[in-house]
Amino acid sequence: MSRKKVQDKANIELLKIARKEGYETVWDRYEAQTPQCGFGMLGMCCRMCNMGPCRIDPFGTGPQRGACGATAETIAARDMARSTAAGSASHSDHARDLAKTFVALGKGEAQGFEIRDPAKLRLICAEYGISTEGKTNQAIALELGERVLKEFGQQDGELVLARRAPKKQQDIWRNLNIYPRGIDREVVETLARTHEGMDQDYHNLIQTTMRVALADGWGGSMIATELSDILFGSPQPLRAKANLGVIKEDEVNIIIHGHEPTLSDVIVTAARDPELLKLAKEKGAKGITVAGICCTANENLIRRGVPVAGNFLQQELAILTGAIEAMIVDIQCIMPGVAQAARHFHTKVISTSPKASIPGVETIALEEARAVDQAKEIVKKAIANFPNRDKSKVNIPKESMELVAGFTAENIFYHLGGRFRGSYKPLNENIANGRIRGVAGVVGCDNPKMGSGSHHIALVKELIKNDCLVVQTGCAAIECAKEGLLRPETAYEMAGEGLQEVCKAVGIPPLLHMGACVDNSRILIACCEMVREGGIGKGLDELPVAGAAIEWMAEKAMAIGWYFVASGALVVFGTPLKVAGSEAVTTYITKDIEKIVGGRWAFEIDPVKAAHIMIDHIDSKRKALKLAPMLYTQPYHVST
Ligand code: NFS
Repeated sequence: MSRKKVQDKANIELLKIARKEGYETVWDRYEAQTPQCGFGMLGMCCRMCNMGPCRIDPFGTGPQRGACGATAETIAARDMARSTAAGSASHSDHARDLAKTFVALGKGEAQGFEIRDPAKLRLICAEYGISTEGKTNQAIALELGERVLKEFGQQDGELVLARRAPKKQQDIWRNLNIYPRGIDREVVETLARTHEGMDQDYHNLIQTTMRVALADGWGGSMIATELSDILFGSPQPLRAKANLGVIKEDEVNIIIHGHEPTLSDVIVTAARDPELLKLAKEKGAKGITVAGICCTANENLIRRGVPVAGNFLQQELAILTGAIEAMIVDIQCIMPGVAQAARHFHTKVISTSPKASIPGVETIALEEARAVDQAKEIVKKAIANFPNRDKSKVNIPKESMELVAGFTAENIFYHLGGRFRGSYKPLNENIANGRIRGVAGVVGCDNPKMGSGSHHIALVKELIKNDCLVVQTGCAAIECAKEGLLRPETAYEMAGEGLQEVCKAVGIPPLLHMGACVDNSRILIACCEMVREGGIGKGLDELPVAGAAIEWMAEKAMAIGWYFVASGALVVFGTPLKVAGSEAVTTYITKDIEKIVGGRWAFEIDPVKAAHIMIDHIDSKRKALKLAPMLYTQPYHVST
C-alpha cells in the first residue's frame, strides 16, 4: 500500500480521517490502478493511430512491431517526444499569458498590476534590444510584452535568452541543429514529427525532444520567471511557514492553487483589504488566511511570504481539513479529485482559467482589466461561505514549519559574496578548494508511488551530508520545507563540515529554495554565472553539478529533465522515463548521449543510491577539472 509509505504526520492524520469517513484520495485511486499496465510502464504501447493500439512484447515472444511496422525504439522515442512537447507547451503557455498581461498593462488595461522591478524590466529589455531611454515603465512593458510574444511564433533564428548559455553549449546546439528557434514552432514540429508515418529514427526523435525541451528551459520557463519578477517583484530571502497547520481554525481560509501568480497575487492583496477583513469579522471570522498549494504557492511564497499549505499530494488533504472556504485554482497540477473531495465539504472550488475547466466548478476567468474586482468578488465568496463551515468536520493538523525561501540567481551573488562582494567568486572558490563538493538541484513533483515526498528528504539529507549545496524548486522544495530543512540551522544539524562552514559564514541554509518549477530557469542562469566567473569549467557540462526529480510525475518534469540533459547536466529520475522496453533508447539516453550534449539520464528509485549517483558524477567533474581534494573528507564525508 502506497499509503503506508506516507511519512508526513499531517498527511497521516488526515488520511486516517479519510479512511474512517470514506473520503477517496489520490493514494486510494493509485492503489486501485495497481498493478499498472506493464506495456505502458515500459513505453511499449502505441496509440498514435487507429490501426492500434499496438504493443510490443518486451519478452520477445509476442509481436515486435506495431501494425505499421513501428519498432520498440520508434514507439518509445515518439511517445517521449510528445510528452516532452506537452510539458514544454505547459510552461510556455504560462509565459505567453504573462506576456499578454504585460501588453494589457502597457495599454492601461490591467487593473491592480504594476511594474514592481523596473530595474529588471530595463535589463531584460536590453537583452531583447529594446531601447528604454525616456520611456515610461508602462510603455516599455507594452514593447517587451509584444516582443516576447513574437518569440512564440518565430519561425527561424534563435531564442534571445538562450544566448545566456555558455558558448560551448550554444555551439553544441547549433552543430546538432537543436538550438530552439521559436517556442510554438518547436512544439508544433514535435507533434508533426511524431504523427503516424513520420519520424521513425529514435536518434532523430530524441533530437526534436531536446530542441522542444530547450525551447522551454531557455524560452518559455525563463521568460515566465523573468516576466514574473518584473511584474510581481524579484524575490528576496524571507521567512515563512509550510504545511497544513498554516490553515487557521478561526479565520476564513482561501487556498490558491496551480501555477500562475497573476490573479493569485491580486487575491493576496484583496485578502488584506480592511473592508473585506471587516466583512470577515462580521461573519464571525477573526481574519482571512490565504495559503498556497503547488507552484502558485511557491510564486507567492518567494515574493510575498504567503504561507504554503502543501504540495501536489496535499491538495485534496487541504480540503479534508474541513476549514477551507474557497480553493482558487488556475492552471496545471489540479487533480480532478479536488472537486470530488470538495463535495463532502462546504469548500467552494473556483477555476480562474478557461483552459482548466472542471465539471461542476464555477469559472471566474481572469480578465486583467477587472482583476482587482474579480479578486474581491472571490474573497467575498469565501467570506460568505464561512458560516457554512461544519465545525464537527474540522480537522486541521498542527504541523507547520519555519522556512527561508526566495533565493535567485541574482541574489545568491550577494549571499554568497557578502553584501559588498556581489560575485560568484566565493561559490566557485569554495567548490575549488573542496569545502563545497558541488551544486545539486533537487526539484519536481511528489508522487504517490513513493509515499508523499519522503524520497526528496532522504535524497537531500545525503547530499548535504556530503557537502553538496542543494538548490530547489517546486513541490520538492515544499516537501523539504515541511521537514524543516530550509532553516539555516539545518547546516549545523546535518551538513558536512565544509558546507557547514560556508553556510555559517554566509548565513544561508544548505538548501536554497529558488521558487516554482518555471524557476528551474534560475538554476540554469546560476550555472551560467558559475561558468562566467571562471575556474570550474568552460561549459555547463564541465561544472560539478547534478540534478534530480526523484518523484517526478508530470510531463513538465520530462521537459525540465530534458532541457537540463541537453544543457549538459546529469539528471536522475526515480522511476524511469517510459522507454525501458527499448534497450537501444535506454542506452542512448543514459550513456551515449553524454558524448553528444554532455548531459545524460540516470534512473534510481532508492534516494540514497540516487544521491551517490549525483555525488559520483560531481566527483568525476571535480577530477576532470583537477580541483583540490575535499577539504575535510575524501572521498565522501559519510560513506553509506
Ligand atoms: Ni512542477 Fe509545480 Fe509540483 Fe510537479 Fe506540479 S506543482 S510545475 S509539476 S507537482 S513540482
